[in-house]
Order: sequence, then structure tokens, then C-alpha cells
Amino acid sequence: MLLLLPGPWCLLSPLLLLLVGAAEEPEVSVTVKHRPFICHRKSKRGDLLLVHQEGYFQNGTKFYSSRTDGDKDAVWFTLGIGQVIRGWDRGLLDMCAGERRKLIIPPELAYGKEGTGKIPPESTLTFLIELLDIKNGPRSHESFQEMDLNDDWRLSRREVKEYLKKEFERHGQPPNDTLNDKMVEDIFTKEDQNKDGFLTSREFTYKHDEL
Ligand SMILES: [Ca+2]
Ligand SMILES: [Ca+2]
Repeated sequence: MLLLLPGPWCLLSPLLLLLVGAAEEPEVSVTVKHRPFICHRKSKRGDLLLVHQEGYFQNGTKFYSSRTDGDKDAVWFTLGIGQVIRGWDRGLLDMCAGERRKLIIPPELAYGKEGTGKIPPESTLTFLIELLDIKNGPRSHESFQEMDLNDDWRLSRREVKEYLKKEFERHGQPPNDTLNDKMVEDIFTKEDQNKDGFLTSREFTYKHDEL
């Protein structure tokens, strides 16, 4: 269609579309409050993160603090899979253990038009997040790629079994063929949703209930 437009529009239109697109996409404002001197690794999608959090409304009222509310413990969650609000999934990437950030999250990336519990509809929320620890998620893309030996973007039973064997070796445990076979069957029973004998990255990665 663009080729049919006269003269300079051919060049301008894609640019205009980009600008309009960018303006409509809500964003998280991220301010780094403290970055530790030593950073061994940065958080990425699929990682398990341990955080303390404080949440504030726009008027400055605190609605939650993991340090004083509930069981007062920091919480583990998996980054980037929709287990938490989208503002967190986007705003806590590339973060070091020990780092503190302030996130200002528009309602579209938080609890939206409906709100939830204490959060009224259309709330912009501010969070102070301290990242205490990062671990490899059990279902990270990294481990999927490591398991997918023939790079066809799906895992066969053989590939899952190979991976389990390697994991056993890595932890200094004796190989146990029977146990590995049983684990493979358990995994496929639970995860192979369309029962085609392969696990896709979606079947493998997008799980919320086992963490
Ligand atoms: Ca494969
Ligand atoms: Ca499948």
C-alpha cells in the first residue's frame, strides 16, 4: 500500500507509524536507586528473583510492604512469564542482586481498569524494589535451549532424559536409568498438553503453578 502513496509520504509514513506506536505504548519508569559494586549476573526472563517490595499510590500512601506486612519475608517469583504485573516483568530486567530500583507503573501495566483488592481502578503505582537474590529458573529459556539438542524448538523424551542424566552427573549422583525414565514420563504427563510426544517452549516455559 505504501508504494502507491505519492512522493515523500513513501518515506514519512513508516516513521509516523513508529512515532504513533511509541506514543501509545505505556512504559515503566525505572530509576536505579542503588547499584552494587560487584554484579555477577543480571536478571533476565525466566530467572527466579527474591525481592523485598514497597508499594505506593500516587498520593504517596504506602499500600504494601513485604518487610512489615504478611509474613514479613521477601518473595520469590519468576521474571518475565506473567506471574507478576507486567510493569515488574519489564522493569526488573538487567538487575543485579543487591540493586534497588524505583518503578513507576501506569495502570495498563499494573492492575488496569478493574484494580484489585486495595488497588482502585486506573491506579498508577510506585514500587521500591530491592533485589536480594537471582537464581536460574527451573523453566528458563536457557535450560530449554540447552535441552533441545537438535535445535528443532521442541523437546523429545530422549532429549529430556539426556538432560536429566547430565543433571544427575553434575550433582555427583549415580546414574539411575529407571528413575530417569519415570521422571521423563511424569514430565510428559504433566507438560505435554497436546499429547504429541514433544514439549514446545510454550508447554515447557509458561507455568505458574509449580514454583
Ligand atoms: Ca529437539
Ligand atoms: Ca506437545
